[in-house]
Amino acid sequence: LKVDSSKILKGDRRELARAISLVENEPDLGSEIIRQIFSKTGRAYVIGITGPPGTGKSTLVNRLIPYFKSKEKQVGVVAIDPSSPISGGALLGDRVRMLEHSLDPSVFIRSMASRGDLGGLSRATKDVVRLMDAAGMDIILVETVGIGQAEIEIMNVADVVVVVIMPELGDEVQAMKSGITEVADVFVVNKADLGNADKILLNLERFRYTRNGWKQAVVKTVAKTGQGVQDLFKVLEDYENTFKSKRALREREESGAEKEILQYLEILIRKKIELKIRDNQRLSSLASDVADRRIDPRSAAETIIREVLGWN
Ligand SMILES: Nc1nc2c(ncn2[C@@H]2O[C@H](COP(=O)(O)OP(=O)(O)OP(=O)(O)O)[C@@H](O)[C@H]2O)c(=O)[nH]1
Ligand SMILES: [Mg+2]
Repeated sequence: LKVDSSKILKGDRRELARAISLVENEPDLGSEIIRQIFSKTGRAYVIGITGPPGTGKSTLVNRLIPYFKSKEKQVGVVAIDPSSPISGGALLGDRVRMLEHSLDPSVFIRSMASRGDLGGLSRATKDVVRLMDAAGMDIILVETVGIGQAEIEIMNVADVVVVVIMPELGDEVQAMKSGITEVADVFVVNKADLGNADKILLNLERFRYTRNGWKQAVVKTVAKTGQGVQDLFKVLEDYENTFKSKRALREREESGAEKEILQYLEILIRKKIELKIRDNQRLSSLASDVADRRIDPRSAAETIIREVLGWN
């Protein structure tokens, strides 16, 4: 599978799709493409949409798309399919709903499997976003089901994080607050038609905080009918005007880059070592030493590092 990065940069959708597959399935080949397009990325506005299963994230994404299109924006959508059995049932429904815009030439939709590996997921997601960015998508919406760690991971990918909750969650909202409050730039209380939304809204408004000059926004929507979606769109525009253009997101970018470099260091060093010790049987001889209690596991690892990398 060969991918021509110059075609991606010209916005060729087929080449983009192939590159995305490569990034997902062949990390080494994928990295090569990313290397080639990287300097042309960082232009798109990346919007993370997260929140518990079934709160209406996909419905909201569908409703937002026309607003971006009305501003002549090319829209990319990355939907991370949850591998979790809790929400796995909604998978097919998700695809069907996504199809609404799938024949639209100004919208590019891609779903990815999470395979339960969050670190790997955010790495691949970041690269998929970069490919879409390089291919000319102005707006990239990344939908993830936020259960625990996932909603933190989205911060490393998105310029703005939208957390979608719904009235009937009750206790779950309480439970989430601790983790989610820090990641949400925008709170959406969707399914306001189901009642009790105002109470949650008031609660969220009371506890919202200001970070880097941005006061957490709180929006009430009924994604099913489209009510309130324009408000959300305006908040997202507002956020972009406040941050993206002024490059005040730089700090977030840099801390994300730091994490990513460290992740790659871990992967690359581990790979280098694994290759070396597979050849010379060092791993199995040390394993045997550990089994015989001649050396403890950590010291065995340190021995390998010393031998392979020459580090003390
Ligand atoms: N009553 C009501 N139902 C809604 C609203 N928005 C979405 N729904 C319904 O809620 C269900 C879940 O919507 P989705 O958009 O798939 O939710 P999701 O958050 O993407 O779900 P997962 O991706 O599985 O986590 C669907 O049956 C929607 O039709 C709303 O504003 N009001
Ligand atoms: Mg969904």
